[in-house]
Amino acid sequence: MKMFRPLWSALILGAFVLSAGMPRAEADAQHPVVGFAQTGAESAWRTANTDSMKSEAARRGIELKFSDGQGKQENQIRAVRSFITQGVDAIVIAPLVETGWDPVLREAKEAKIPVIITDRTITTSVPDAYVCFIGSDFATEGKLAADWVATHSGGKGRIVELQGTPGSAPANERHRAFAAAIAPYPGLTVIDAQSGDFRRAGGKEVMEALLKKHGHDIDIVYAHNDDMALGAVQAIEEAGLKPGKDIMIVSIDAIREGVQAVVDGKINCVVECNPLFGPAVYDTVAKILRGESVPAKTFNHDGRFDQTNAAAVIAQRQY
Ligand code: GZL
Repeated sequence: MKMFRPLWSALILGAFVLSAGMPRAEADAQHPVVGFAQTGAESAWRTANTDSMKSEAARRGIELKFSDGQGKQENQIRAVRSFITQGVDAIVIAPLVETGWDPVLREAKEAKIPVIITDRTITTSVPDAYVCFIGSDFATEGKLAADWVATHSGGKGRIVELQGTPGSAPANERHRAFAAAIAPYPGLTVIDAQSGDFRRAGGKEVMEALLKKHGHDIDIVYAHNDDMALGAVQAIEEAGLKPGKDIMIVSIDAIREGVQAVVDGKINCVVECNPLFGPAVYDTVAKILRGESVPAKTFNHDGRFDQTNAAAVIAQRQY
């Protein structure tokens, strides 16, 4: 037995440490408990984003506590407070609007729970309020849409803008970047803009109102997302006009139905805004929980589709 003494003592010591209770078990970086506060279910893009977060969590064996904000920031804030109380390992927020997050981010910071902001950016005065942002670059999207319009309109046209949720980063940045990119073309003017709240019904209602107000003086529709653009297509057809021909339509998201509308000639161009970042989010959570550094901002790669390339990609569209 003599020769086994070191081994036995090591085993006994090990058993003692375990039985005495390890310090609060470090979160299992590969299988954390994650709280996700989603904006709501306003669009096909959002559905795809939720599916990506849920299906990837299930595939990795991650416990995902999911909250549907139903389009209200107060619901999201309530969900984050609940995640803090439950002591999740990480919190992910897709913030409905840019502001109003300081108090709850301060509480998460005090609870030492890392926060990742996905999809939409926020402004906050809380230092180090969140670890990083993962999503798309809305300013680039707005510029890509504007550049396509400028090129294919000969720099002339009366534009109506179907805007996203007021106060949201995508609505703010897609508006600002589009306006800046058409500024060098005095022949391109935005004659009217209204919010359809990123919803298909909203896009239809707004387009009906704009057609009533401006009649045939509308040359171009710039929609902040495909759902509103598809609603506008319906309104234009019901007004007896040909979408994509009588009125040029440019939109953002590149959901499958939006790309199909490009193939069908009803929408002229869609700029991609990829929602499938569940894998990137959970890879980032794992790195954070392992104490590794992560980039402050990670932008998805976004393409642009029109009649020259939409048919070639439609079969591969994943959302
Ligand atoms: C963009 C996302 C926007 C989409 C809309 O990242 O926040 O919200 O463009 C969605 O379709 O409703």
